[in-house]
Amino acid sequence: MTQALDEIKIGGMGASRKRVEDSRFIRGKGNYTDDIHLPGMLHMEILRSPLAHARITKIDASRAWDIPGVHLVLTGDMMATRNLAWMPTLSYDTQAVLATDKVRFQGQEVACVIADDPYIAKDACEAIDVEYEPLPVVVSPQAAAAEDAPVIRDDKENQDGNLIYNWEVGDAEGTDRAFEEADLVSRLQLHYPRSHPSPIECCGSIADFNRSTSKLTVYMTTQAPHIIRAAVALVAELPEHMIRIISPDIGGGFGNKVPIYPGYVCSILASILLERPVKWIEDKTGNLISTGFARDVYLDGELALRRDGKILGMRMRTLADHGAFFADAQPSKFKIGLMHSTFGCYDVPVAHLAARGMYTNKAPGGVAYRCSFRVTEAMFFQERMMHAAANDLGMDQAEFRRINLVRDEQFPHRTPFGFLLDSGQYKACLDLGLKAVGYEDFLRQKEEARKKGRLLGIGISTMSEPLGAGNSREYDILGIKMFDSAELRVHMTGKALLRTGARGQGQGHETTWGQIVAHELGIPADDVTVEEGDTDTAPFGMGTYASRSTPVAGAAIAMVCRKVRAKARKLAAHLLEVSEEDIEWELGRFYVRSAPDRGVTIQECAMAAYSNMPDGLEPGLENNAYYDPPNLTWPFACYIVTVEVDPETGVWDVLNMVAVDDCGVRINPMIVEGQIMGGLTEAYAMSNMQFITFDADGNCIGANYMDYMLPTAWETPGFELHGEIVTPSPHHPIGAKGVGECAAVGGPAAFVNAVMDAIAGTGVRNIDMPLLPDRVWEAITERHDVSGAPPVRSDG
Ligand code: MCN
Ligand code: CUM
Repeated sequence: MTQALDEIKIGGMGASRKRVEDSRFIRGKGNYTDDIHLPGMLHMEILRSPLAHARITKIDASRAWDIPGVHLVLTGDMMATRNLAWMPTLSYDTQAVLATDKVRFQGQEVACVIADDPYIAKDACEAIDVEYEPLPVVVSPQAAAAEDAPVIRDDKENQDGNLIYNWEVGDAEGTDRAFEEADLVSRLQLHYPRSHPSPIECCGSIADFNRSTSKLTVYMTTQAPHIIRAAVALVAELPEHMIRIISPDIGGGFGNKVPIYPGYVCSILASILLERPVKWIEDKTGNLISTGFARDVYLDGELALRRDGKILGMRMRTLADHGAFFADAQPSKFKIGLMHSTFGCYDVPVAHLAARGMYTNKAPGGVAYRCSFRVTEAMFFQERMMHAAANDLGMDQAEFRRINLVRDEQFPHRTPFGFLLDSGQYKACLDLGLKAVGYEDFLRQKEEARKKGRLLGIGISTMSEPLGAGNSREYDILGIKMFDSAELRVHMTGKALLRTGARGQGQGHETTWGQIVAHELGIPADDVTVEEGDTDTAPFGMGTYASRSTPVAGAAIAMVCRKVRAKARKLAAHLLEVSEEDIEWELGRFYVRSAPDRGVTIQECAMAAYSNMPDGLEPGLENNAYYDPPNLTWPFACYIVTVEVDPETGVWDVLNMVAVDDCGVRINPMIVEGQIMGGLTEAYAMSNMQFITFDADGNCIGANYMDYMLPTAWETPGFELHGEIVTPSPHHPIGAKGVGECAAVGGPAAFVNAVMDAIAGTGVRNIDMPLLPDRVWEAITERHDVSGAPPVRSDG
């Protein structure tokens, strides 16, 4: 007789299983793009524009061609002969691969050199003579909207200004009525600054075109290999089955590795022309100056309030700076991503959002950096607005939220913008957070400290985030529907191979996906190999971003396991010589209902699938599943921070931070906590120290790790995490909700609100992030709001 298995012991759901991938990562045995060396491989470097806006009058590459070891110099004109000077973006725009007519941002790709080694290639880049005729530069969307602003995208027909879109959603008239009925209107304006995901590993690719087989293999740092394969097939007009995209280990993505970059395209063309492998590895400055900028949006909104604290309506306007090319990935239908998920967790009867997007002379921006398509900006504004509104009402911060949070019995709750929030225990999370931080006690301490001239403050941020795009009715990228997939092969001895269409970049998929298999089939997680990222082997999927892997690919894994279990049941019936209807399942084992002692393990069924199958049953034990989720998942989080601000210097220290995350059922609690700590660290960095901006000439200021600080364990405060509250997703097969981005999304407002609370009484409504000491000091001493909007003051 076999025993029922202990799920935790086999590494199933809820086990804090150690990350299996770390065994190679911490030994330096990872296999990143730059670790790959192919025979005969050449190296590519990119020449970038020093100017933000200029006409190119001449490019002379003859000196570069003459350097020994140089194999190819690519310029925009050469790309144009192959129709590759421009490429489509993931937002239905076009982007220059190599500039032909103009450069439109500092750091734009102008030419590439392919040489025997990267040093020769770099030297040869410097030997290319480019003549520029400078043009007026635009570094803010307000300036871009001015009547006399230079037209940045004069390459586009019918583009007579710099407007990209003018989009609105919600009920404008109903919202106007709500404001007429309000006792009080609270207003806030702020800028969510440009930020950069800056993963430790920069972007890169190795293209390997083999003329004899006509096969193009590209190793590259992409979070979405199948989308890249589709794009290469459509743009380069190569047959899809002759393209193989491999995402090897990725050293952090954070959204930086979703878009398609010119470097990828140039390495591919170079390999086709030279018939040799061509490697491009971006340097840190190149990464920080030209790829994957996020945010950079001006947010302006109002809340219509009743005297007792009830929100009657919400109005919001956004003005986004997308840089020179509208290149971020987002669902086709929504021009500013899921910005309209703002205020979702509050019971707001009516709302309206108007969004405008502009071209400027900056690198393409607006990618989702650890944020499900602009949700970070949405939730930041929401929680900063909530903070300001509670103060305007003279109400307690926690009480104001408690009055307005969606109540448990209101689920499913439809927001005024049409999202369906399906589950949650918002108040319970808030109350747990308040208890953990010692709310009442801290308020008393704060008053005491005030009397002695010390500035203590507390900041709350509560939010529910839409994670897991999509459902295919509403979510697609360039028309490709946002579902995902899994394929499971159980070998003869009961070991298994699992592949998905996701592509992790450090999130621990190799660990957690095995846990889902253990949960569904009773095959120990250690017996499951997980593979992602190779389009020749993985089933088609949309990749990993928007914390969609658990909600979508994770669901597909559960579903494929259930298909495999259904077949195993037939094998069990055959082995036990009973009919299928008489069979019961418990973790890892089928048994006869009337005689529970008679059973067979999943491993015995696997053996039978190859050695003893019944007549008429196909051999083998494998299957696949494509999963199209009925809805997004809606995790909830409550973050509370306490700080002390030094009034003499503006320096602020975190005293305590409490995080309550309800992400549904946790597959691996330790990995979930790691995700939350990482997100809170990024939130702290964005709010406290990370500064990357532009001067009036469009020079990128701060594209280095002195100005754009990455906090280490030394700078990062401690966090107290709570995962006691679990509201399973009602539609996800294992009840899990996404979590990978929550803390980076909800965290920043908690820090800023805490500092604003500490300086309450100065009349200051807002200081833009990052809350650098000089900004906080200026707010305290000058008693006015401090904007961080570019261009930065050029006083030196
Ligand atoms: N998980 C779990 N239980 C849940 C939810 C998630 O155990 N209820 C686990 C998952 O199995 C997975 C991890 O937590 O191992 C994150 O899962 P999920 O929320 O599904 O997010 P994704 O796997 O889709 O990861 C994407 C998300 C995004 S969009 C960014 S940006 C980000 C983030 O993950 N980039 C990261 N976290 C990152 N962490 C690392 N180390 N590196 C990055 O680049
Ligand atoms: Cu939203 S950054 Mo992540 O989606 O790769």
